[in-house]
Amino acid sequence: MSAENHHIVSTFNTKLDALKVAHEALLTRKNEKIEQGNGIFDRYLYPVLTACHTPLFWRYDLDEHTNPFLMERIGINGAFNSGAIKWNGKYVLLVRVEGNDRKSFFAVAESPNGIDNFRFWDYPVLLEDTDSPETNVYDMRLVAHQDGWIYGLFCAECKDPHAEQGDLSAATASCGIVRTKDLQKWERLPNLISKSQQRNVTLHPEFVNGKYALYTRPQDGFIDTGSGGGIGWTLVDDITKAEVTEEKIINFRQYHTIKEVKNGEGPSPVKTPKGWLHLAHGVRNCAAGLRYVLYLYMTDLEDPSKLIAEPAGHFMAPAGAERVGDVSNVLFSNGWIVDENGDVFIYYASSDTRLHVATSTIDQLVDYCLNTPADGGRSRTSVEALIKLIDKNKALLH
Ligand code: M1P
Repeated sequence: MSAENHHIVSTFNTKLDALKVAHEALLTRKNEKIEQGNGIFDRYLYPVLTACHTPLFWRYDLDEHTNPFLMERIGINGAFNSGAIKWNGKYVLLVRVEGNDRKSFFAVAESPNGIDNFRFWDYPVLLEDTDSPETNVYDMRLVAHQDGWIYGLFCAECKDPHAEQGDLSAATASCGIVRTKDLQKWERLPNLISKSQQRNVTLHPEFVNGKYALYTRPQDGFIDTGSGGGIGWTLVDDITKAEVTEEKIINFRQYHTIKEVKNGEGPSPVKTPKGWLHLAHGVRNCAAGLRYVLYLYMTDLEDPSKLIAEPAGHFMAPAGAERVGDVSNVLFSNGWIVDENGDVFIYYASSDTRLHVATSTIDQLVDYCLNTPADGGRSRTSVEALIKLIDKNKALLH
């Protein structure tokens, strides 16, 4: 080996060793609860997953002969909006990973405790194609259904064939469906047939009147809600030929609220003794652009399409460093895990860039839903709710 080649190889090995040490330190970093929460949930100091958590062997060609400069060959741009499930005692996330090429794909990461030490499995998920292959896939909701399968419902997006010439942004969005028994082999089912665009679709975990029940989000386009009034509900006989025939709105968009422009169901709802607990996102527009926040609502145990409680405003909004990223001012969640003791792990992404965890309990979240004043629709009704609380507290203080 020439002196020059020897220098390159030793530099390569030194750089690679440093990369490995830094990567392992990131993956094994202990997460810390941020104290002084609001009594509803707790945030954590570090994101649970970022682009830098993806394996080095996804990003680098580790052969010094073909990659003497140890360059990243395939850049990863973000790791965010993830489905979630407790699986074989592990906290398992089905993560939306986005490459520098702006294509999203799915990859599994798991942790022993749900708050740190997440590690990606070696290979990302290679989805089967349908008859009309999509360009991009994202935001999979994972749900263990009563029928014994684990379903994954995600957004499958294509260039809009009816877009005006020169418009290279308009897309059509459908709900893709896969199912698995082991999170390794994924059976692709036909996409949900629907007259409108569908993002943010998820499956109710139980049969309703012997049918599969889907939470939908009918819209005409990404911004153009058209006839779509909010989060929809539809019943389907056969999930292998799913079609939206009748759809009703169960959670409406509303003027001058956090969900004025659009909203969407997050993960599938959780059954509690007092009703189904739902996590959703709401979007409003302002001078700074679209602002995405998370909110909670509850529906009836017997009829999951019937709203029984909805606290006013957001449950979580972008805070601090969460406010900045690829698509700033966004919190989004499509995954949560409930432990047998009632502990809840909410996996939420900030600004379409990284993934965080917040923890709470079923008791806290149900209390929040049932005892927080609802939105009265006007400044005056908000002040009335405030005065009611002040009066109550003043009586206690004197
Ligand atoms: O960029 C913010 C979010 O935008 C979309 O959500 P919605 O369809 O409700 O507007 C999704 O593409 C989501 O992935 C993204 O986080």
